[in-house]
Amino acid sequence: MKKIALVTGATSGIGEATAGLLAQEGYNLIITGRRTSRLTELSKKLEKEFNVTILPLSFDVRFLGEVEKYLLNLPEEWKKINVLVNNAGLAVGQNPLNTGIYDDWERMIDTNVKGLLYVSRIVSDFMIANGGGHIINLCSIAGKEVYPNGNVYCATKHAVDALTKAMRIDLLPYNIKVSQICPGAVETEFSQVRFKGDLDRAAEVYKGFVPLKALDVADAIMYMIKCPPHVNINDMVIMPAAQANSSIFNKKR
Ligand code: NDP
Ligand code: 8X3
Repeated sequence: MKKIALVTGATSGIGEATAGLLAQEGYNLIITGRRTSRLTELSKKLEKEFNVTILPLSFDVRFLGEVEKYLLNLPEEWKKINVLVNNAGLAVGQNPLNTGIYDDWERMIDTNVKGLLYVSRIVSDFMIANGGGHIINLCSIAGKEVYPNGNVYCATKHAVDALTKAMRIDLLPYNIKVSQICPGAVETEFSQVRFKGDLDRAAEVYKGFVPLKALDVADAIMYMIKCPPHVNINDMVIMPAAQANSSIFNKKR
């Protein structure tokens, strides 16, 4: 029987790349995100390419009612989730705290913290019923350090760091591994979202150095997933070689 993985935020970037590698590895997949057409396209592509079954679920992780509607009502066979990749997340804006935009704050807190909690609450319960599993949380270098104007995004990722540690303790008796990956700069749609569609500003983030690609992070996630049952990677910080910490880069102009 094929294993099942659930990847949140699979419509682009790290989530999409991870879904691709999991399908290649023979996992049947539940993929989620808000952009339905992208989920449909990805499902068709992966099913055709890798002979796996994909269940695309379009919902917004910020809303508990939606998360419950889709996950609690999964067909029984799809509740046997072996791997959960809590990837859906975003940064919105980059203002100093005193000029912060409340709506940006709500979007980040609701998605990165509450969304991750809602999904984890339900799926960890399924995993307990199934006798075990593996949860991988997308944290960030922003969950280890803060940087100028990163305030609320950094706070949400520090919350993910804390929740990863807490989940590992709470789920330890149930044969559920909890891992976390903390990337530096990865060139995805992340900066386009952060800068609200300002493509020039987004591109500027990755100029003058070679950023990570989504596939680099997906490869590292697969390494965690493929570890033998007695081994867990608790935490992994993965950076572009040209990035020393959250704000110091070796940029060539
Ligand atoms: P992308 O913007 O490319 O992908 C983000 C994904 O999250 C999309 O699939 C998006 O789907 C989904 N998403 C966002 N908000 C919601 C929501 N409310 N409900 C459901 N899905 C949502 O960015 P990345 O791939 O770079 O980001 C993935 C994760 O990696 C995030 O948690 C991010 O914080 C983290 N990260 C990214 C880094 C980077 O430099 N890029 C570095 C470190 C960590 P849709 O819009 O269709 O809903
Ligand atoms: C995304 C990377 O450095 O912009 O988590 O916070 S950073």
